Amino acid sequence: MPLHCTLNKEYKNCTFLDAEKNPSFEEARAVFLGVSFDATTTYHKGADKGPQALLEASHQIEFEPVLDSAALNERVCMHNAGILEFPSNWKNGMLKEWSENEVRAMAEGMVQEVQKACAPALHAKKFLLMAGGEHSVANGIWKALAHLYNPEGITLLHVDAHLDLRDAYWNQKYCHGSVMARAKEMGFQSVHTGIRDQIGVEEQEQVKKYELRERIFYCATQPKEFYARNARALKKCAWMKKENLVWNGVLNALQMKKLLRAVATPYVWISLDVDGFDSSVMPGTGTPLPYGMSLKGVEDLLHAVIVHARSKKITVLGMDLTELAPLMRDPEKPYSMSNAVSVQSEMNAALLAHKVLQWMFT
Ligand SMILES: [Mn+2]
Repeated sequence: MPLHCTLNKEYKNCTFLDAEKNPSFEEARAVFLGVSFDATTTYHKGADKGPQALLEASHQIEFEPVLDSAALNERVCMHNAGILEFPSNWKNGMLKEWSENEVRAMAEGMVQEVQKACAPALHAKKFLLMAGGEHSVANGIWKALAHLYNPEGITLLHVDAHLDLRDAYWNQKYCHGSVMARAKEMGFQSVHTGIRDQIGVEEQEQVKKYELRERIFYCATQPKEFYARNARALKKCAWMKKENLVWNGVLNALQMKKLLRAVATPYVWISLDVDGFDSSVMPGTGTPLPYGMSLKGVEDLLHAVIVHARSKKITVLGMDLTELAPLMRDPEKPYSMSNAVSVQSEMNAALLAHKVLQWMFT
């Protein structure tokens, strides 16, 4: 199956912040790139519709106390590089069965294309906002970053329900469940929060190998009393540290301090799999799970990291926002519950990206 990928530069003629015109790459301080790719996700499909949904939702955001959207637009001057479109194994509500080899070829080709597409922005040191697509699209960023910098000088701020440290998932190396394994073997530094889904034996070994226990801020999924009763077992736990348990989706002051101390490289990249959020704020994703980060919790964290970076002369290179999978809307029933639920996910994701740009450029 040949990889057929196109760069759609005129998706509804729109820009992320609904600027009247798309500024040229040269004059821009930031770049938007969408990657419409969903081939290896295993549960709720639709991550290939993420970039479009994010662009459209971003036009509805107006409230801001410091800068309105028009003023922010002028300040950020964001070039829309377009949306890389790949064939999806999900069409018209039906899953097309692809063979293992077909998925592999598709994913490998995608990684190369993403690397090529994001290289100019990274090379020109423009803030890159990349909208996925499934989380595996970040593999293209890792490659582009490693081409320009020493990965050991870059900390990945990873927000996700899953550690994504399995060497392969369903025999696929470039897969949404293995994206951090690829990053770690390339030498990137990392901190992780939002994590709460099962961490199997293989991932526990990886946590030990890369000495990540202090760098994982695991979301509590049990009552406090439960953790107290099982304190002895927790002490031996390979990945969970009692002091690092995140309650109610917000890091406490000590945890925030600890996380910021761990961000000590010249560069930072934010990798945000939206299933890191609690499913009540982000139902439109491949594997929505409860007990996750609150919108406020992630906002506080990203704001703190951006401010910390500025004070320490650390460069925040960009952010990937992946696994946004808008729920299928029914155009026949515009006021249905499912339409309302879906829109909430896109709005929250767009709002967060909007705020990150604001903090980066004001
Ligand atoms: Mn992920």
